[in-house]
Amino acid sequence: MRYQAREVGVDGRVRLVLEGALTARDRVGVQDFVLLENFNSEAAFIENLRRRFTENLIYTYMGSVLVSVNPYKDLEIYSPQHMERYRGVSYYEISPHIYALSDNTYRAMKTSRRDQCILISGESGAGKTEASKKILLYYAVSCPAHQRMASLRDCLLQSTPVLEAFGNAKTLRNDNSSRFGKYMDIQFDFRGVPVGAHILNYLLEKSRVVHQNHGERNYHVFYQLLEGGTEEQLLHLHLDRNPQKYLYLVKGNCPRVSSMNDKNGWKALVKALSVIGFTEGEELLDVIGSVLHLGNTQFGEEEDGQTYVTTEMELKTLTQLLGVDGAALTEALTHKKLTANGEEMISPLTFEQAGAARDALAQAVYGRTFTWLVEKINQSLALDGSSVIGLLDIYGFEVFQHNSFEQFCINYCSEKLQQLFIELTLRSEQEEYETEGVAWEPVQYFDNKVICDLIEEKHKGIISILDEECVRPGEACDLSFLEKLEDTLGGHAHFVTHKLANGKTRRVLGREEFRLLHYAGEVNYTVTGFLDKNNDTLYRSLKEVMCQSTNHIVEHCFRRGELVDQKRPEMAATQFKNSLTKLMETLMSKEPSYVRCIKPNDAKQPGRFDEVLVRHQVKYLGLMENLRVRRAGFAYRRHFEAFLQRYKPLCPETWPVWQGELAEGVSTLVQYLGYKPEEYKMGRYLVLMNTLYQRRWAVIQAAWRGMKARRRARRRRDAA
Ligand code: AOV
Ligand code: MG
Repeated sequence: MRYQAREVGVDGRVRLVLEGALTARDRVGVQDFVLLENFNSEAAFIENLRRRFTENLIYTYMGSVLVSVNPYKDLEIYSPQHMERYRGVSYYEISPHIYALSDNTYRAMKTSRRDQCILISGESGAGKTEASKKILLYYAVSCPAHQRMASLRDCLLQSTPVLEAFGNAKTLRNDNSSRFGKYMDIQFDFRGVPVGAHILNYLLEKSRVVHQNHGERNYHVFYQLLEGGTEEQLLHLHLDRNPQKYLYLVKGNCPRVSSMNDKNGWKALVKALSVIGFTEGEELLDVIGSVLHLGNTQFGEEEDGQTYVTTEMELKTLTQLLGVDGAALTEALTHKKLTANGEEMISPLTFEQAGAARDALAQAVYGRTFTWLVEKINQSLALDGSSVIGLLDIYGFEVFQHNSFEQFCINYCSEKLQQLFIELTLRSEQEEYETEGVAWEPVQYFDNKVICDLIEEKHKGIISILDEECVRPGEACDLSFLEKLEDTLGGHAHFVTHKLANGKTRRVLGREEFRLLHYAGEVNYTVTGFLDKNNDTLYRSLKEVMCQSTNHIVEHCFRRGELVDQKRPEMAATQFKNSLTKLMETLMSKEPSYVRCIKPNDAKQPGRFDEVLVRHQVKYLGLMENLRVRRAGFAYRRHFEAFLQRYKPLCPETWPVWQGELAEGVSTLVQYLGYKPEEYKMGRYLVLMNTLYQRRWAVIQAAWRGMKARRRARRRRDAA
């Protein structure tokens, strides 16, 4: 049997890759790593990626996992014609593509009626968000839709520019880095028509609102407004077009990014907000403006130590935009209310405390507005379907010169996702072979559970220790937290500090740092700010002022009930941990597909394939182990009954009814289909198809589809 694979390059030329036709394959590599001759060799693996990357073939399969390398340039492979080409075809009939994965997931949902999810992983800048956008586009454009669903489709697509404007920013790793996690459920009805969606957002990096590292920016929306807002809008907000005038925008000393067009970004945002049906546009502008004015609100110190606001004009604008009482806001920015023995006491804030209170307010206003935005988008998308495809695009592993609480949370999240991947592909796969009684040589892999435990274990994990330190009365501070960590985790193989290192580590650790040996590499975290960020408190008096706001968004974000509630809310890291646990449960309940994104270079440049960097990612993503399991394994498995039910029309002996034992029926069927003994295995309940012969499987599926089509045609003819 000869199998033909066509690959379409960016130039539009179609390359024919016949099995065994080595000349073509030599140049473009194999489109499925499972077919690599030297499948144990990491060098061969990377060489295959490199060859394909050079030919602009950025996608490669590894069984049903899609490996994607960021091209850092626009490829002409995402048009509606391309979508059309991938609709309804099997994986192996055409060049690998994100559309093929989207389409296969969609069909799996329709035929099996099981919820699906697509997990996209990879480090910061590897292309996760772009991949998720392509998938969303595929569903929005190519799924059947009804007239009245057209608006849903638009809302679905327009949610992206809104969330990116408010939740993405330029970092040193990525010009459009997601600073929040996003999980979207796309709801389909029983005919496979998308009918609704729901977004869950995870921990937005709030500290960026008030501070950026050198070379980084605040959230896109601020620059977009200053660049693209109309004269009237800016006049109303008392804003200047020059971002350098705002203290919250100057810290990174990077007002412009060459790869971004803020003016167009603003246009896209305005359009998206109107499509989604926002009626609070003006109030939203007021909130964004108020954050900038808050940043420029400065304090002075009287001789007696009293703190006062020196920027009267800013404060006036601020009170107008926030719709709050000026005197009350001034008071709340410079004093705090304490309750002792049931009595309220007012105590003045020091100069530093006032600055911190201001920054906390800016972060709270922005962070809560972001959550409000997600709620609004959800309202525009709300409608339950009968099955869902979940799409996870979350921040990727990142390392900077200085890493803080935010990187700790982001990298913890990355560990959890890797753990899920291991659980579902390496562990459960091998366990299934064991249960089925299939002869099997186990594949060893690094299980990062040990690092997840180090971070999240009850009482002993870093998060627990941090929480304890946050509520400990007395002298608790960031350094005492570090000491506690050393005391508790001293012997742990993945935890190092200055004291514990004894000069044994490569990079010297500062006295305020701890190092985690993550699955994806070493990261040094500076403890400064950990306690405050985890506490995430806002003075009660500021909350009180915000509750009185006449701006509906602010009023919605600061509820009076919060002031009455005596219970201390969970701390930031624990909240994050709990939301991740829930997310993992959701994902586990669905049938997963994977996109593993790889970053080809650190310079964000097209055409550059840095082998050292790629090798590192291939290693920590566990791609070689994954390949070994796949290669030696069985890519397809079906329960005897389901298999027989579906394919019995292909064999006269099993059609229309098989009377005997199920297993015997399956054997008869596969032998009739021409399978040789080495090509499949009969388990206890399952028939398993050897991965290496997956193309034969594709041919059988094609035969089955052809038969269905012929039957349909015959029925239509008969009816006519
Ligand atoms: P990320 O989501 O994985 O990083 P992005 O999806 O934002 O990374 O990709 C980073 C940049 O790479 C994009 O802004 C594009 O310029 C480019 N890029 C990625 N994929 C493609 C593609 N398929 N075609 C063309 N350009 C692409 V992070 O959110 O930082 O973890 O946290
Ligand atoms: Mg992203």
